[in-house]
Amino acid sequence: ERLPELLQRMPKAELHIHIEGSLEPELIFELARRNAVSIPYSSVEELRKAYAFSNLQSFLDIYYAGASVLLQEQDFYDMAWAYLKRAQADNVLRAEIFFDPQTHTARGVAMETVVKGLHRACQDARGQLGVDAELILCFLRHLSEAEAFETLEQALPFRDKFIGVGLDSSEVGHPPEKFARVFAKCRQQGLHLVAHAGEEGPPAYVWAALDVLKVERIDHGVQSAKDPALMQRLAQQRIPLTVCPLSNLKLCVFPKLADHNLRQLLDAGLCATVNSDDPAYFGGYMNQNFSETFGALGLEARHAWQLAANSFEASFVDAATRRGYM
Ligand code: ES4
Ligand code: ZN
Repeated sequence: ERLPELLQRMPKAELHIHIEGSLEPELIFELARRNAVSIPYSSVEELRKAYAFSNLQSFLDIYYAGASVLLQEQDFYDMAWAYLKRAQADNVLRAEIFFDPQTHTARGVAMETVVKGLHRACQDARGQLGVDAELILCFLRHLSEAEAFETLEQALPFRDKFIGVGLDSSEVGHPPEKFARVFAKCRQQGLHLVAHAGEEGPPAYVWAALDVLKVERIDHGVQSAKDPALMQRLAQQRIPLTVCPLSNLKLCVFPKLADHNLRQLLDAGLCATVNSDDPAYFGGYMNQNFSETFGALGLEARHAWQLAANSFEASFVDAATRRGYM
């Protein structure tokens, strides 16, 4: 069997996907028309041309603008359903999906509208697509601790519709410590905990995510390679890193895909996984991330099996279900 076929057909879990980052330009325009929202681009082509980023912030500005067309529960459903169909095509059996409620509540959209639309798509995916999908609520780290607490209060009536919380948006200048008390409260609620750390930020942010927020996984974490003691900790405790190679390329975290450190992370014994992050903006869903990264780094079939096994090991599925997937 050739490597491309193996990468396509192997069952996998996706653990790092922002649902707002799956909004394709075509759907942005359709929703803009449906909701009579004006956007500062005149065509799908013009919008796509704006997808040239120099760092995380240059991307986030366009990403939040794109999300402004989402208003009704059905809009959130349609966005998530489109992603879940793409995930199925890439043999994703399990998806743990980030959403950013503050991007929507700040525009007057109710938490209930966001959560119910996304959750209904996840439920339909289980029955109609065979994709097991769950939601993870992310706090925007460029906003305040008080705003994160307020968001958590708004979400707790829907506690049964998400399995965990995360931390995303502008990393540098917003260290994990800022959200220590919010995460402590989420922990008391029995929520799973993850955080973006070491995407652009230093290894110290990864240490703080582990020791202060007490997260179970690190999203990105690629800057950990700069700190040998941290690498040893991640390997020994099998703390997963949800790595997003095409995202790192598009946001200039690595100058070329061939310079990506995924092979180094795997060789060091870390539980690294491959994920798409914001596939509509970064040029590819799961299989694109796998195939381009394997090509650039010269990875082989044994790496494919390792990454697939890591993705289920790192997922929050219960042990019995996990055995079924692997
Ligand atoms: C994100 Cl690539 C990335 N990093 C941090 N926050 C994000 N939100 C959506 N995509
Ligand atoms: Zn991300």
